[in-house]
Amino acid sequence: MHKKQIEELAVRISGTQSKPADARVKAIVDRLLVDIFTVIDDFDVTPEEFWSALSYLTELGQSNEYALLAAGLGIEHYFDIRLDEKEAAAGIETGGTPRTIEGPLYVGGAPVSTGEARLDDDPDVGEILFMEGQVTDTAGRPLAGATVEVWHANTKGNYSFFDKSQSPFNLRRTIKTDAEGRYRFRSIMPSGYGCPPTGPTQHLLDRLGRHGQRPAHIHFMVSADGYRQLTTQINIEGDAYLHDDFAFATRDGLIPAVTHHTDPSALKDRGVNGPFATITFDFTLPHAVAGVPATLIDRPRAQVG
Ligand code: MBD
Ligand code: FE
Repeated sequence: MHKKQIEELAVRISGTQSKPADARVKAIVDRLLVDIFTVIDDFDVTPEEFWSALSYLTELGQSNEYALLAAGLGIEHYFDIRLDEKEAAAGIETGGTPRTIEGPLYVGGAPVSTGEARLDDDPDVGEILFMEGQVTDTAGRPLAGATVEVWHANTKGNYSFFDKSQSPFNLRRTIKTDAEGRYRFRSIMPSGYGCPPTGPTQHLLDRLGRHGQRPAHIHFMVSADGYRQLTTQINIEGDAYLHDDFAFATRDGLIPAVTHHTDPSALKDRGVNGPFATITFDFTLPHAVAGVPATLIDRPRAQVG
């Protein structure tokens, strides 16, 4: 089919308007139609392929994996790059901690504490982890009372709430920074996440010749009044997938050193009876500026309590 015929058909379809439209939705859907027709034409997509794609999307929704696929196709990362660009164009202070994707597994309503928290409610076999740091502005001034939300997977790479075998908020907490802007927590070292092996996201990744693995990582949302909210993650160095993340979320500046401690006296000092790891990581927030797109994305999220 000629491009002109495709456009004529798309115009005819979009022209069947008899009442006021949402101009933005209409413009985007009209454009998508042309793009879909063009893809069908360029690749001579068969009706069988088309209807199987629709069934795929139905299954993707029924499995609640749309957001997982968006991460896996790099679309969520693409929005990060766009926001970085918009911030640079708006002259936002440089030197802030790099953002990276939220992913589909955040849950709101985690227990709140000040200064410190213990994240692991459930018994697990993981190495004990102590992580701490300071939240500051770009001049290094500590931000007391900042909010540090943290969530991560267990040693099987599974997240509480989505994995009903875990306690409701296992490995999820909200920590308010102390008077010096510091947070600290005890937890367990997470393992990397892998897409559900029989789910629709992994099925498509298989067809694309791709794996669906993430390196071990810990998610954060950091916010303080008057500063730009930060959504980010740290990655655990040494992980085989560190620079081969199926969700493209690893970024420079987000791979802190991990120190492993096995010395009996170190264990005694920490009051633990097994080896532990320590990570120090500071979060730096630029000042908020009016008129720049928000960093905290308004999207559907699980909220408990
Ligand atoms: C995760 O844990 C995650 O962080 C992302 C982005 C996608 C799937 C699982
Ligand atoms: Fe994750």
